[in-house]
Amino acid sequence: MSKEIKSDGDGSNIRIGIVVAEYNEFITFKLLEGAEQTLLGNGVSENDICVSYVPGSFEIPVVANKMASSGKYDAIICLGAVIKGETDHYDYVSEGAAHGIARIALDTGVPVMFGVLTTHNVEQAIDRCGGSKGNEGSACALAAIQTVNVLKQN
Ligand code: INI
Repeated sequence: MSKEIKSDGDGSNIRIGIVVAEYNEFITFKLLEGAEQTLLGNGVSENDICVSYVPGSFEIPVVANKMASSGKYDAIICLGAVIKGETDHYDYVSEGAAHGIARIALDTGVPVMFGVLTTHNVEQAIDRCGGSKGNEGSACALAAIQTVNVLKQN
């Protein structure tokens, strides 16, 4: 019979680093709230959560990379909100954040969650930080715990 490794949501003894962008903080701080609530609700201890603030989503990777490389955290959660404007800036910021964040997980072996909303307008972002489409911060928190637990068994 094949061996199965199931992901589970038990957060006890899991250390989490969170990097949150202050840009569009009316959205990102709600993502943070959702992430923290879900971590605590799934057994992560408050003392095992460290939150770092950065100016914008473009700065998330450099800090996430340092946290992931430190050996102090089992997973990192990156939270930001890039909302499309009239120029190409949106594309550069969102691509910089996405590529940077994806690379960190593979380079360090520490799971890094992509909780950076990339939306066409403010409404879409509001829907995803606790509105009609849920809270992406909360989804990332659960995904972080589950991924750590799968890695522990592999
Ligand atoms: N940063 C964001 O997190 N979201 C945005 O929507 C955004 N826009 O639209 O400009 C944004 N810009 C700032 C950027 O992340 C950097 O902080 C800045 O470019 C300095 O490096």
